[in-house]
Amino acid sequence: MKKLFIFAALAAQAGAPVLAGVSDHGNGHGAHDSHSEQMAAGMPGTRSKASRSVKVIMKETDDGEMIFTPSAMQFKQGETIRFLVVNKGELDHEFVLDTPERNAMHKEAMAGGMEQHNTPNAVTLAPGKRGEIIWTFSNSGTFEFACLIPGHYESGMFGQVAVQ
Ligand SMILES: [Cu+2]
Repeated sequence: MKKLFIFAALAAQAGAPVLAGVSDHGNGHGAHDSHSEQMAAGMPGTRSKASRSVKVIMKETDDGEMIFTPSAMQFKQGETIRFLVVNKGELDHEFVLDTPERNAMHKEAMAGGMEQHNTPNAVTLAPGKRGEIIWTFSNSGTFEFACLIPGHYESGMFGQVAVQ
């Protein structure tokens, strides 16, 4: 509860919509109330409505960087995407989809000791694991995917999502 509260408080500070009721179904399963989970970057989607899948690889490189492949994405407003996220690295990584502003706040919270969260816009994976996020890009704008584990963003783990 504590980490959810901190995240919600940070979101409220920025004037962004708070993920009301996220603790009721934070594991990503079960029915979603799309109204309560609407975020600037969009909202959780339904798999049957996904128009395509995008595979996302997370890993460290030999020269000390940490990367996402692809490094940027482009979608059309209204599209539902099934992200298949694979951790091919040797460290834990996460894929968080949000606005750059909210990711920056969330990164600070994690640097201050907040643990990885479990919300519909994020998936945290141990080495060798895979996961998925179904997301509907209901708003146009420039968003961001990032790994907010301390030090990872600075090592290159972020990319732009343009929704037109
Ligand atoms: Cu990472």
